[in-house]
Amino acid sequence: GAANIGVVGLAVMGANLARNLASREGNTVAVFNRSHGRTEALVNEFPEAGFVPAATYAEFAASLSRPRTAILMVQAGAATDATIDALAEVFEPGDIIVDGGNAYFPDTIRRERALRERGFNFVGVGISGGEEGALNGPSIMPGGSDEAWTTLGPILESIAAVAEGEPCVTHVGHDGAGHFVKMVHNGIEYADMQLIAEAYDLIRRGTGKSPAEIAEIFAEWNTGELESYLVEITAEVLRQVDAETGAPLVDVILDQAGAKGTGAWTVQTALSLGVPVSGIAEATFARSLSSQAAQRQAAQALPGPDESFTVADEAAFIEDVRQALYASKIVAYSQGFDEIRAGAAEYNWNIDLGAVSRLWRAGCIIRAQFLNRIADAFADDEALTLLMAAPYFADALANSQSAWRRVVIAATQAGIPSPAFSSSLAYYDGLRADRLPAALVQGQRDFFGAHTYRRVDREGSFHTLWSGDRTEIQA
Ligand code: NBP
Repeated sequence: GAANIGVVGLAVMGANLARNLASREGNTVAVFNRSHGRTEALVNEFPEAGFVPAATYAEFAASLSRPRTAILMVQAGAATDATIDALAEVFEPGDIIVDGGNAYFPDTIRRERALRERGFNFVGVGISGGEEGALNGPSIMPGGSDEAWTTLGPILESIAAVAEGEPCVTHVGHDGAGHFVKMVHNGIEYADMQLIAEAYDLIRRGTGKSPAEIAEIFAEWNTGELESYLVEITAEVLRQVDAETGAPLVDVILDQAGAKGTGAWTVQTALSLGVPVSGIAEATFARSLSSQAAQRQAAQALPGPDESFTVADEAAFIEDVRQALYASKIVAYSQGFDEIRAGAAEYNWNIDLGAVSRLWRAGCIIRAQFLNRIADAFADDEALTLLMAAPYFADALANSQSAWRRVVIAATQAGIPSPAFSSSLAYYDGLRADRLPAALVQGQRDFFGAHTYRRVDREGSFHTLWSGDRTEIQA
């Protein structure tokens, strides 16, 4: 075959990725889609790409040089399994099957194992950046074997986004590691979006400013330490006026947030790993709450605070909100990196957290200036236990914690929900507490379930004879 790389699945993501690949020196791209119409449309629309179209899986296999390398961009789930099965029929041992869809990482682990037994290299690759990223340079998080990386690495490096001269792609770890890291990326994205939304809501309800005015505030924030893609597009969305009604678009959009499940996966996985990603969880639940139309209707009659919400010093309040947003954002990333560290330990992945922070600096949805600071923190201390305690972030939190508290107090008194702001602050206070009431919880557990407890002053497990003479025994 003449093509060095193939793409299967030519909906918006696959078509754009195929065009990106074709635009790079040295690539000849074979393309295949289940319904051939999409293949024909792509090849006809972009003759300059020099695509090698295939009408069947067998033709697709014949058009590729060895080891055959094919990137799947089909719907996650059953469609991915069906496509893998079809390719395994026509491919040979040593060939590389890459899943670039949003697969759930346990599926990737399962597929990798099954295909390895048959001699294939299977690589699960997290790709972030949406349609635009797929075309012009996404952030790429590949898992899979070292052997597959030898062939695939240079190809992915050629199409990835570039940050400070480095391609935004790293072989993050074996089997499902890439899809795991992509999952956590999306969880952080949920938190980031919710925090921005809470900041907007507080400013709007606290100052009465219009969405267009608040857009200017976000545009201003985007020139400082909050500089990021999500803050930038927030200004764009808030500026948008609805053509039909003349109202701010944000006021005519139904306030029920959708989700495709990656946030829920991040939280479910964190629960299994015992990692408190409370900011990400609150962001995910905030979307669920917004979509509970019946419950929201039923709650309409419940009272809020008596006094109305007034802000004495608007500029000071807006600056407080900015600082609360920054502090909460530090917590969200700290929690996300904690989950990656825990996942790596659980699944035996050797993940370089600094490399992960670097590959998120461009191409992906959470790209931000801030990621350079995270990269610096891991460069200074590879074995960093807690991102938010790294000197740079500890300083930032010390500077912003008073503002953060004022904002959470104001929101609480005003009856404005700020679950991500307040849960992030509770996490911060929880971790830094000298003593936690977890001691009392242990006492309760021992009382009703004889679950035992440890003591601060000596080794061992202990139980108090609660229903007897209440003496303590060593368990
Ligand atoms: P879709 O997720 O809408 O999937 C459509 C593609 O899957 C079509 O090519 C379709 O073929 C193919 N397909 C289906 Br459905 N069932 C199939 C089967 N049984 N056998 C073979 N092909 C089958 O496309 P998309 O929105 O371009 O997304 C592709 C992947 O990228 C997904 O996993 C998605 O989650 C992920 N994604 C990522 C981002 C991002 O920002 N990274 C954004 C959007 C999507 P057909 O034309 O014959 O129906």
